[in-house]
Amino acid sequence: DEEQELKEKKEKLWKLLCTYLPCDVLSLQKSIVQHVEYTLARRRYKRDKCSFYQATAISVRDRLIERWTDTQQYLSSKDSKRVYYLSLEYLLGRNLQNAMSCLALRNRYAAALEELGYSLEELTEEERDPGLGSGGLGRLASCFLDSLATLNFGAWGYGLRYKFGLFEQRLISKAQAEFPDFWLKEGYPWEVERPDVQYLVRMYGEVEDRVDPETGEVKVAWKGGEDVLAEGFDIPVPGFHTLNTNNLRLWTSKASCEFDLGSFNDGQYYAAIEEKERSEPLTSVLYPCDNNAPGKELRLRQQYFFVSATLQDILRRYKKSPSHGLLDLPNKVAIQLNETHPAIAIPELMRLLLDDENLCWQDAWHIVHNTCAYTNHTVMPEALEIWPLPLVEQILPRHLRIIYEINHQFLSEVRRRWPGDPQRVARMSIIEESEPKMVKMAHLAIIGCHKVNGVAQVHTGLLCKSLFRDFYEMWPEKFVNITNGVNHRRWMLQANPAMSAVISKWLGTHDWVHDLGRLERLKELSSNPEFQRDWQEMKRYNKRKLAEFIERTCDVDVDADAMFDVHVKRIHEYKRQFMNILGVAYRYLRILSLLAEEKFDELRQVVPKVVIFAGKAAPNYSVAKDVIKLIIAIADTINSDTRIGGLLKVVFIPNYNVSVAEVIIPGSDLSQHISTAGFEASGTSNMKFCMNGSLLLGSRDGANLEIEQSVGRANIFMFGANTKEVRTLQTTMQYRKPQLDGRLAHVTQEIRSGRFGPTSFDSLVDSLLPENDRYMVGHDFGSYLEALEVSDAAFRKPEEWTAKTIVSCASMSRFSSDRCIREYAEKIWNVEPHQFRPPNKNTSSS
Ligand code: IMP
Ligand code: B1N
Repeated sequence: DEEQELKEKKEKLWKLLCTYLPCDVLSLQKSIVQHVEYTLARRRYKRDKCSFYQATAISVRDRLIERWTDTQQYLSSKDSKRVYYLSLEYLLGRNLQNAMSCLALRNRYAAALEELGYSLEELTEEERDPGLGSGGLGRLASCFLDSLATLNFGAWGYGLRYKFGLFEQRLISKAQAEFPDFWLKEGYPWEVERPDVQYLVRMYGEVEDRVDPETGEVKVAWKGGEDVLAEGFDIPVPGFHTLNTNNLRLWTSKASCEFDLGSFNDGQYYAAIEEKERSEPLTSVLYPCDNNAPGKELRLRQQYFFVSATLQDILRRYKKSPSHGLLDLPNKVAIQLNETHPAIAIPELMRLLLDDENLCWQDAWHIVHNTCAYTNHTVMPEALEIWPLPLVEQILPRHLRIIYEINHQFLSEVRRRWPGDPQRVARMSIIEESEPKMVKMAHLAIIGCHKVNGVAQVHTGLLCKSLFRDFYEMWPEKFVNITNGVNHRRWMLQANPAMSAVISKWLGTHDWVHDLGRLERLKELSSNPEFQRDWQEMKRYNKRKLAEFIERTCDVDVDADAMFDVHVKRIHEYKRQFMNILGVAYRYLRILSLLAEEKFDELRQVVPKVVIFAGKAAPNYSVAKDVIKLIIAIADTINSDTRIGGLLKVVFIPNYNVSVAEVIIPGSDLSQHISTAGFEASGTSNMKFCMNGSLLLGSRDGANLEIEQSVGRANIFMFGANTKEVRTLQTTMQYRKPQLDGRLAHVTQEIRSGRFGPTSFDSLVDSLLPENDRYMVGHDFGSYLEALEVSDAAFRKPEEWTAKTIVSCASMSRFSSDRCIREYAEKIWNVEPHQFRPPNKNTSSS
């Protein structure tokens, strides 16, 4: 009939119009130029890099969006279980090259741009890093998104779209200065605003018990308070050489528009609008503390805002499918909590199921418990999130009630298992009975989740043996280890094209890009002189690029033949940049004394070195900022001392971020990961350095220990106390007061005496006294210097060194985030990959 005919006609037209975009060079050029002219409204003959970068990015994004939509449709049709990764932080890094490589269009875009008068490399530099994270935790989340997409898991990331990312660091007057990072200044071409995806999030107000007059049941109502509107922005997350394209949805806060109609009638129209507009911009700023809990009210509100919008979105999507009953949620949805930052998800999901969906407590608890899992990333006491109970009560009165009930039921269980053990009950309670009372988010997360994982073997061991020991005794099967991994496609293929070319040339294939295990075959070539020559040339090329970068950013001229010894990460006492710079000062003083005593034979043995530091200190972390000052003071003294010639240079590269890391890591010979044992949960740059042919100088901490197992003891320089020894030392040092290492005493004397500028750095130096030395710098200093000597000796034998770097690179397959994600899928999420095949669409290339 007529209606049917019309329908068929419409469908035909729809099919005809819905073609995959053409990807030949001319079509890519057309699309770029059209975006310059129509999307950006710039004139075609106005040739500027910024608009060409943006137009290129949008052209790539178009091609991602079509796959993205099809992937989502496919996953819905398969009704496959979805993974949701909840993280307050992502450090995405630049996207242009990554997206092009994923689409397998990098060469074609490069050719297309070349003819238009731009190189892909120069346009790449136009992209600003979205700094929506503070360090390893956020970057890990980004590596996970990449691997999830590449391995064909239907997985979405959720996060916050901070208006200001991690601050920009500049060095002014020999110290760190912070500047706001307004990363959206030129717009962000990779995101799609979703005005159709909005949720209201309530805070404050009060709870009221209401008795249902019919059933007599008591229901809790949450009334009053303020609503904030959450709006979604989507960033497509492509997989590498697969059509599967996932999504990262970031929330931004907006004033809710449902304002009080009463005010209109009072003639208060403008006042009402002003009031709404003043409502605090919740998602303005990222708290920049790595391994630290800011404890600020705004932070708790951000966390809740994030969690509430995310869970509403997940439930809405889940309920779209008519066959989905809520009790089935754990079979269709896995929610991973990245640290406790989103742990308020536990009571929020309970609230949604109890109050909005009218489920009973047992059913709701069953769902929450089997859907959520928690990853712990730190055992640092100052990073454990505990919130003052009165604050939680004020902002989230309904949630506090739910937390009480969770705690009540849990503690009854503890009492049943361990009758007559009130201390255990007190230790395990979610509520700490202090003044004021505090809510322990880690306890809430452990109790509310079916799995808890640490991020390296030694770290998980510490969780089970000390930090969460009581919980481990209660539920040993709940705890699992999943050692971190990194996305080797970004950190090798993209960051180090020179090395990738050498590897592929010698293996005769690119297959290692899909499976890092294939690199093992390089080991038997590690002593082949021709391979070694290629490898050394590649390293030298990367070092020259890094040297140029140092010249540009630090105005220091360095020799690419010297050993590049690198220490780049957030500045933190436990990461011991302080110990490193003390070692540098020692090396400098030693060179000077060799010169003074005219010991030329020994001087010839000194390995010329460039010591490279980079990293941000939290703006309110004065010790960390002092460490930066000390590094700069010592660097200035050494770099301007003409006596030592090219034997030693020290630089501090400002504003460390993902794209700076992509320059530094490939250009490094030695990298330092020297945290006090027991403090660095895993570390992930250690893996990246090894993958890039740099040897580790590491403490017995985090993933260093597992890297040692993989690369072999001969190919890594380990030193210092292990976790057990640190624990014993912490208790004995107070009264044993060991003597300071003579070399350390000498260095500190020189610092105090003003050898490195007018500042005496008293408080830093005092922190070395045994009673203050929480991070064992004094204890480890001697073995640290010995490890440095061993690495110097190794560097003096270029063939052996090269072989070590090849073997260490070839041994890294375990540290790919692909392996890591497969473990999460199997041990925690119970999900299978679903490779989506292209639907029946035209792929015309006209
Ligand atoms: P939502 O947040 O679940 O609404 O999904 C976000 C986007 O994914 C949508 O705008 C669609 O492009 C796509 N999508 C999600 N679910 C479906 C579906 O069931 N069919 C088709 N597309 C979907
Ligand atoms: O997470 C990384 C690990 O590799 C690092 O060892 C670990 O230090 C890092 C509060 C954190 N743990 N905790 C944080 C970040 C921000 C914040 O506000 C804590 N970051 C880590 C990935 O597992």
